[in-house]
Amino acid sequence: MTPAGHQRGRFAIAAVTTCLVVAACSSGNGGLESAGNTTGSTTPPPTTAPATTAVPTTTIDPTEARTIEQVNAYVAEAAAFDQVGADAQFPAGLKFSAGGAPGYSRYVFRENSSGVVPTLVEGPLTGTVRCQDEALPCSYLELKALAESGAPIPAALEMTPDELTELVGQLDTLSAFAEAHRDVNSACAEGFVSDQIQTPNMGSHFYQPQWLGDGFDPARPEILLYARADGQVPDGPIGQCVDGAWQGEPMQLVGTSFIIPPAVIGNQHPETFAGPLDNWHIHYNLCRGNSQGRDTFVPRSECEAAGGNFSAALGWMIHAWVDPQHDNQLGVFSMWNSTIAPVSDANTILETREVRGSDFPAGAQQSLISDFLYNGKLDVAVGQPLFFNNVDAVPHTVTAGTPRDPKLGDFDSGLLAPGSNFAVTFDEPGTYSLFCALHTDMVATVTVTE
Ligand SMILES: [Cu+2]
Repeated sequence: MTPAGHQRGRFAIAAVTTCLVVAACSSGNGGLESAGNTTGSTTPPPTTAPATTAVPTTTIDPTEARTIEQVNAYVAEAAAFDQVGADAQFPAGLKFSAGGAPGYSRYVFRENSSGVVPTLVEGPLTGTVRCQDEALPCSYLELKALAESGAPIPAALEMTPDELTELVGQLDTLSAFAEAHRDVNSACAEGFVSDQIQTPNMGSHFYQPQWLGDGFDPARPEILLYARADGQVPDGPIGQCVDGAWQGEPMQLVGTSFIIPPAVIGNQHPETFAGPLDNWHIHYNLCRGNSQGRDTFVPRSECEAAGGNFSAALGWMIHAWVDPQHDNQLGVFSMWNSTIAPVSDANTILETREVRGSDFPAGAQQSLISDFLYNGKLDVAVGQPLFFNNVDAVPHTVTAGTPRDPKLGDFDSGLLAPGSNFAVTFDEPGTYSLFCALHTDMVATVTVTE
């Protein structure tokens, strides 16, 4: 890194802290005051989770749940966090701006008509090994080949040989289950219920209602994933199981998922698959099954008015891509699978998944601060805002200069709490160094062109 090598003349930087979402304004100047002085904060953590108690309070018998309405209602009841559980997923006193990327950042906050709400939390507070690098052996078949070869495990996977062996055994068990259900009719015959929604790069979830709430077993995933066999992404409901047989367009198996209510597995990140790669997630403020057959993130009243099923908090969930015909280069536990329609290059999915708020000016560039990295392209034009979203579980800063040569007078976000944004605009071309004052191995260089 050559921080000063290409700088032209003296700095001329306009630093702008942004905080334009009224309900979620995180800081007027220099970051989140409460992050440095949490005792001063009285803001409750953000959640709209209802006060439910535990799975047994459900009013729906899973053995009788045969329609998607029944299954959705049961899943929502069974998986809704109680207030304490929901709060545990967010740092105290959190105020946030829209931002994040599902599948790539710990937090995702979205803007709807009620303001900015949390919609996704992924992975443990301590960070996760996402293994979404095509150059690493992150897919099911690659992990299996690695285990069988006995070759050294790349350090980035942070796994011992024993963990890898155990994980591959679990995935083999799961893959055998998937193989036995390649025909969608076999899933229908065994009582799986289609949610009738096909999510791009993911597929449609078919739930086994009788297995909801019985704990983790790689031989019994609660969810099978199918997608249209013709490769189309349907715009609307896809069909359903009727009397144990599929009625709809031909479907192909694409993967498996798990959903385990916190009442069964606890509010903390589940310890289930061996090793650190399993990145479980929780949905918040999710509206499923509306008349358009799409997931949306509208408030409960709007969701129910549109005929959808609203979940205040829905988790824990994880995908496991164990179908060899859809081996996932983004990783066996990734949110997305680029081999499922619309088929794309694995590395382009992130760009389509980034969440931006109304406070993002047209043409603004976004960098997600995730897993202790400044991610994304840090290339902007003169005058083009560069937004930093902190979607990690801990505060960071965006500070000009380097740890050895800080230039706080040029720009400094101050403490940037999880969910907060910071924007900077550069007035002159050149390369500009920045770093995190809290984690001095976090450094990056912004390239500014005319
Ligand atoms: Cu940091």
